[in-house]
Amino acid sequence: MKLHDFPRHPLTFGPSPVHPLRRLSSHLGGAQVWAKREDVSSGLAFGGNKVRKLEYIVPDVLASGADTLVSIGGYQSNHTRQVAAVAAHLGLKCRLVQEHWVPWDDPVNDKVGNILLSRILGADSRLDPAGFDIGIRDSWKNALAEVEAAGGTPYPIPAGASEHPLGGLGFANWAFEVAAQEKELGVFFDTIVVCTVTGSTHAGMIAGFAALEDLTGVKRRVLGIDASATLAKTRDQVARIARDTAALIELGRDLRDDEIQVLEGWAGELYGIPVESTMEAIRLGAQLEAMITDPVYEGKSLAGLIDLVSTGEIPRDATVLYAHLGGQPAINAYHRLWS
Ligand code: 1AC
Repeated sequence: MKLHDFPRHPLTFGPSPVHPLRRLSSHLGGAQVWAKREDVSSGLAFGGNKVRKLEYIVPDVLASGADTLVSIGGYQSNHTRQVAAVAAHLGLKCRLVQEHWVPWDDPVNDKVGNILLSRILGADSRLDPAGFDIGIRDSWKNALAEVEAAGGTPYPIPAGASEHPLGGLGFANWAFEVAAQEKELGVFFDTIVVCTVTGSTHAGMIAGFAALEDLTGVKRRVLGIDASATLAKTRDQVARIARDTAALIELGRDLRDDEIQVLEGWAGELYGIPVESTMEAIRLGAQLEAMITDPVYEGKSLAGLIDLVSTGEIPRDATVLYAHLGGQPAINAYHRLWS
């Protein structure tokens, strides 16, 4: 099936907004930097990038007859909060496994931000002591079995919706949305910068931009900034999901190595723990653009963008689109960084 033939259940307001970051661009003295804002793309519990992925998964949920969405993430998972929001929106139940992915000992880490929102949304959100891993987890399989044993009909959504067979479609379509917005705005983004951890946001973009390139003959760079700090796993997962998504939308060719770029250097030692460059990027985003980014995802990808422009790796004449994936609700759990 071609991308536009896949059923899509609307959960967003429409195309996410695109706007120039003029003060940040002039501060960097190099490329023209714009942002595309998944953080304000939906009215569902502060939105974020997973809502767009779930648009392609919900038709399968509804067809399956499931009554409970079952998903997994860290205590401060944006993904699980968005699954909880979509469950509430559809009138379904939601069971969430919240693993101890980040050794961040703030006493409210398991109480505020994303996890608080999930609980307000009515999800059955339970803590699990397991640490960070982007793979398929026993805790999640157990939650699925528990829902079934209690007489429910679970629908499995893995971490970040990344390992879901349809998980890459939302961001494959993002590429076509960008192309339409470029026409309207009279601009061309030769470089895309996106945070990558579980992989399907970045992988979907890779597949989508490859399809666009084959239609238009125009190349661009899609740069994933690793925030997992488990680089090899994220690289493998991005490449695999990008290839699976490309096959699903009938790209008709293998992806080239230059189309799959996961860059390291801004994740620090551990997923979820900010480093100096993260904090400086958060400061610049906030104080130059009033654009709030977080210590787990967007602060790290913005740090990557800033360095790549500053060092000339992204050339001065480039026009860059920074994918803001949402994730700000987690900042509540990191309050002491600014106290
Ligand atoms: C890791 C998937 C991820 C989240 O929010 O839980 N981005």
